[in-house]
Amino acid sequence: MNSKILFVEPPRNFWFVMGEYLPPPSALLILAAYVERELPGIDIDIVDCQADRLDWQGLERYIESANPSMILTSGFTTNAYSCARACEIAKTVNEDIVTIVGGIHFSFTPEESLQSFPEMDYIVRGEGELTVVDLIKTLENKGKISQVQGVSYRNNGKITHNPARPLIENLDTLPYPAYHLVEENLKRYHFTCTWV
Ligand code: B12
Repeated sequence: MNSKILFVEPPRNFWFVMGEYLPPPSALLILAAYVERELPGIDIDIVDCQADRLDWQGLERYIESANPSMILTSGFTTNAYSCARACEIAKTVNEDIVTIVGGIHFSFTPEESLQSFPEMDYIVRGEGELTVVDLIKTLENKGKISQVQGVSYRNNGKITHNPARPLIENLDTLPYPAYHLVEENLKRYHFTCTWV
């Protein structure tokens, strides 16, 4: 595997109702663990802009020095623009960086998102574990993206939605989230419950 993949938790606005908190980027850590297990030897990195206190310029410098071949980021509706900006920055650093997004917002708006955000190459819909491994392998082998279930993308300019991937039957087969990839941030993650 030659790919170097960088999971990106971009700078975000937080939900004030929660009080003072800094959550780990759970979905990315869950996906990273699965990729690490299924594609051993692949170079995996995670940058969490909140915990690392990186602003947009900081993220740009991080991507420059990490020099990934792909970035992967995740979004709720509130964070959709942050994901788009992270992809845009990656393309500014190097237009060959492949950008992959997933999560609840993009799973439900793949058509609109691919129309609005030319900087996004692939949208992974629904559960990401199997799909992202399949997509990385297919990209590496220059295989047929049309065979990768659960992916939306531009096929010669035409937005294409591959059929959905069946759900994972036994979630207990999934590995523990890859907290070891953010080890130095573990003491920073916290929730301070201010309303009780
Ligand atoms: C836990 C949680 C939180 C926690 C997050 C803690 C953390 N460490 O991340 C807290 C309390 C902080 C939170 C806050 C908010 N939340 Co919330 N939250 C949830 C909850 C209950 C679970 C999310 C989760 O972690 N799921 C587990 C992970 C593994 O699943 P996942 O994220 O879907 O990821 C999978 C796939 O989507 C995909 N995937 C995800 N990302 C990516 C990326 C790539 C590259 C790929 C390939 C695949 C992929 O693969 C993953 C594994 O299969 C969901 C409801 C739900 N049941 O999903 C609401 C939910 C996501 N939250 C929601 C909302 C609205 C918010 C807030 C905006 C609250 C508000 N103001 O109204 C804030 C956002 C704060 C912010 N700025 O980020 C909505 C989002 C709706 C929407 N349209 O986007 C949800 C769906 C609840 C709801 N039904 O309304 N939330």
